[in-house]
Amino acid sequence: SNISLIGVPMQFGADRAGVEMGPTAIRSSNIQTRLEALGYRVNDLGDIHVNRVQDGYGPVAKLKYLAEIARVNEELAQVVSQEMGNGQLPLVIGGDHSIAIGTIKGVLQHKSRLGVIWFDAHTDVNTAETTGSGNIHGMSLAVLLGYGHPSLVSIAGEHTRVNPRNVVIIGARSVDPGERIFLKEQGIRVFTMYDIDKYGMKAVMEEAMERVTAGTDGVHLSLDLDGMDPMEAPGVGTPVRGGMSYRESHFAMEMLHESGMLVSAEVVEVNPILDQNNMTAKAAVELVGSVFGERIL
Ligand code: DIR
Ligand code: MN
Ligand code: MN
Ligand code: MN
Repeated sequence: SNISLIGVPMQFGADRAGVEMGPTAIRSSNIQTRLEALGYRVNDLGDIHVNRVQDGYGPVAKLKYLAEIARVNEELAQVVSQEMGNGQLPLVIGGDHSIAIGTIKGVLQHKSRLGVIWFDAHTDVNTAETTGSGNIHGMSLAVLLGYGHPSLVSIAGEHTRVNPRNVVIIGARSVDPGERIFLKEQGIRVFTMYDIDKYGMKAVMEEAMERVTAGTDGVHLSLDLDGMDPMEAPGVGTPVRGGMSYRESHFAMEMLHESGMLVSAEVVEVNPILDQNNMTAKAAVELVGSVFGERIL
């Protein structure tokens, strides 16, 4: 089958320099040849243009760079939807996690009952009311559930949403007070680091896969590299120690591949400025290799 690679050099959602170079770092770590070695035909569409805007605060307080983030995500949703319409599997490389809004809303045009695996140290369900940072990358999952500023929720049609029953978060260890309430209200299954320690990644992924495949027509992987432990993935904007090991992350990807349900994916928050010997970009490419079917033997 065929993969469309789409770069989104976005940093405004994180409001921290470096993550806009993620697509370049991931491409230099040979993502394309790695996928081609697995038998895929890869079409690299290049990067979606992100304007250099000065205004740290948009017209709406507490939502930094709202206008440009909304514009880029509109375009991303269109590109993703168009590629899926052509039978391609979209693989989006970021950029900060605000781009999940465009990616997933694009996928939802073709897979209206989508399961989502949100691999992350954070839960990204803040809104303007609960955010402490004003950074939209901490709000993208809430937007995808239908909560947030209208200019984000309305992208690709405001009824384009994911069902909270088919969303799982894996690796969480930094959750804001307002997010806890939201997650409980929405009934979202969050597998925290406590669960991974207690039950192991195998049991966690078995339950996670059950959730995201129940009544769905495909599964999307939203892979925030800060889900991994910063010792093994230091090149991220908001590192939180005590994360998933390289092996745990790798195994989760292998289990997701084995389900045969993957329809789209994105890899976000790689920050080359904070990286050491490119190890985070390399880990990103290795995890992508696993989720697309690499095997040791
Ligand atoms: C925090 C951090 N919860 C916020 N979120 C991050 O700013 O809303 N998400 N870093 O990836
Ligand atoms: Mn995130
Ligand atoms: Mn994160
Ligand atoms: Mn592998």
